[in-house]
Amino acid sequence: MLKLHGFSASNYYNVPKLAFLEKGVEFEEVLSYTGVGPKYRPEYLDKSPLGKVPALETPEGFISESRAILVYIEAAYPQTPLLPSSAFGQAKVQELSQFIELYFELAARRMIPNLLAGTEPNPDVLKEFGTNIRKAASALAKLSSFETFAYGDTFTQADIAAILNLPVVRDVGKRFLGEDPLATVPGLDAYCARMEERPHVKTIRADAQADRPGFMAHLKALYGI
Ligand SMILES: N[C@@H](CCC(=O)N[C@@H](CS)C(=O)NCC(=O)O)C(=O)O
Repeated sequence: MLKLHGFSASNYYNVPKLAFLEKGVEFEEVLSYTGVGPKYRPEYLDKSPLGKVPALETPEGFISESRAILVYIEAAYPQTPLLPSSAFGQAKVQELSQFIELYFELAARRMIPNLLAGTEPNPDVLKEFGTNIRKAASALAKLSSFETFAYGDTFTQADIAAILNLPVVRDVGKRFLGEDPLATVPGLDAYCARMEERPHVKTIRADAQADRPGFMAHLKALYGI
């Protein structure tokens, strides 16, 4: 059986995990926290070259990078497709997913150590975050109207990107900018509420919550956070 290495408090780990759940593909979860290298489990670098999660163990070998893992899952298990059938639709789903990852998730990620440690970010980093996130937020409506799904009329990889990342960005914005940077994106509130009602999204949230103490204990042991 396919083995997914990582931990449920990680939004990137949850990308392939939600894809497996939505497609009804069986997989095994192998708990593995990050922070590898000389300090912690150097052998994990053979599974994921930068020691990041997730990593998928297949009969042919390991795949790292959540986007590449999604490519594998979709090709190997075409049932319940998470991509539209047209070439244009597939590209638009990738466009939206990549937009969310690059301009929202990676921007907010710079603030995650502060969020976890309860510290204040560097003011220059915070200013840059505010500028970038507001720019991306005002452009988001060009890629999705968030009617029913993020793209098209079925659940796709774009919904995985949206529901696993945008709520975190909103939380980071509220905490450090004192505002929800996505508050004015048309349709987004209702969309997020609909997605949170999906049974597999509920599983992802519950598992993330359950993993939180383990993840925090790991961070404390490794980094003293
Ligand atoms: N581009 C990677 C990002 C994965 C990633 O950053 N995962 C985080 C956990 S959410 C991680 O492993 N961080 C540890 C590190 O960067 O050393 C992907 O899409 O899989």
